[in-house]
Amino acid sequence: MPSASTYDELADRLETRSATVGVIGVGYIGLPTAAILASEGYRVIGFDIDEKKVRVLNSGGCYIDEPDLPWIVSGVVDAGRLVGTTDFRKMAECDVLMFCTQTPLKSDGTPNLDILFSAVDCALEHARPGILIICESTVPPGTTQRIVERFVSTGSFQLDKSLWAAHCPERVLPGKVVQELRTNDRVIGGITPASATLARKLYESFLDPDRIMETRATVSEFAKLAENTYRDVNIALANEMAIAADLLGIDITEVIALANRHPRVNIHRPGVGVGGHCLPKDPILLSTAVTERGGRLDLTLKAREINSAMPRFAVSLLERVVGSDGLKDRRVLVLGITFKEDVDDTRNSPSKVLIEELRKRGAFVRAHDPKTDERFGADNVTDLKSGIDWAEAIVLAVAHSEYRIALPRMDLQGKVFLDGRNIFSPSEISAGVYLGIGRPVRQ
Ligand code: SAJ
Repeated sequence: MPSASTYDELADRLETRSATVGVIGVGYIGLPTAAILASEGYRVIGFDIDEKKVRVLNSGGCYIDEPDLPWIVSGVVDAGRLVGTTDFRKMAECDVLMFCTQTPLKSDGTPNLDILFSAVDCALEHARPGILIICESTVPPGTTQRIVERFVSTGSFQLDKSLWAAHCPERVLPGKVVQELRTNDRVIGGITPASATLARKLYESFLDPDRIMETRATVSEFAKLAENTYRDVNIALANEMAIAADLLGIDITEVIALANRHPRVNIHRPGVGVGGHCLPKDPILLSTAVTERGGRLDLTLKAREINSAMPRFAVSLLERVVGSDGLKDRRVLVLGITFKEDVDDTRNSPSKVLIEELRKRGAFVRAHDPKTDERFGADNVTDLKSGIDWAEAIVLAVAHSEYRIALPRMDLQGKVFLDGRNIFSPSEISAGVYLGIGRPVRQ
């Protein structure tokens, strides 16, 4: 067992950046975090079960499409400060273990913490006493405490003597991960005050100390869920307003622009749906935790329902203008497959439902996306112009920069164009029919 000075030694290693940090799960959050910590001088080991990822990482390559990340990764790998491995025995070398694994939903819609807890099981087997564990994954309140109990139940770890633990939720916007990692305020939820103090030392290596807020782990776990639930509910409100504007024959973009000039109003943007690994899932993590305690989050669940119905609403808009035979045998091009603009991530993308609904109605569906090869069952289009020449109707599902630049310059005469993100003013697009989400039809 470590001596009583373990806390001081660990604190010293964190301050002098001589600590070895293990990042478990080198994905969308783990890789940028590992790279930043390595660039700040720590020795970082990235653990993953995916051998291919580890191979690419160790060759200095970057498999995540984020501005600035490739050169940071190649620099720290070249310098020998970041190595990837599938060998979990190396956890014994780590002073800090950070869990950066996904917490998705199961197919029945309930939270799936299996990936996180199998990483915890690996750590239980290989980690040595005298460590700081940090959970960056988004989890139901109480999960970090459960992780700690597992460690303590082995008999080898004692809280505040040979084990410190904190929940420090990641808080970065895909597409701006590197920038936001260094500039966003961060919440550190300590299992004990000493745990929070140790975790702060690690985060202060790349963050201004004033940006770090300390609290208890259950509070930080809830705060993370509240952030994304707020955004999901706000977008649902925007979508509901768009449906209202559609019925009233008013342009929702004008309404929101005017309403948002009020100093305390910030309505988000309506669109063909809400995707990604966070907004469709985090409200469910929160709602499930409440249901388990006999409560119910009506507004949160209703917001999920409204946002999930948006791809079908978009299809109904098309159906309205294509005539009495509906979408059967119509040639529809879907632009954008990823869950949002300028990222390569397709998790929970609304385009999947959109394509399925179009195909159910008998349409011929082709899809284009400069960021991913996924097509969700639609036929692939690699050349934007030839895809547009082929199509009778075009649905802009994702506002990639390429589309923002190219579409206003293209000839869309005689075609139906559905601007699923309301990014263009109707006059910018040469289509025969312009549709938006909650905007009057322009013929
Ligand atoms: N969307 C809209 N309307 C909007 C904004 C977004 O329909 O006004 C759609 C997007 O197209 C996308 C989805 O919502 O399909 C989610 O996009 P997003 O940009 O809102 O969120 P994410 O998932 O990329 O990132 C969020 C962020 N959370 C908040 O801003 C509160 C990010 O800071 C978190 O770190 C991330 O979730 C996470 O990992 O939890």
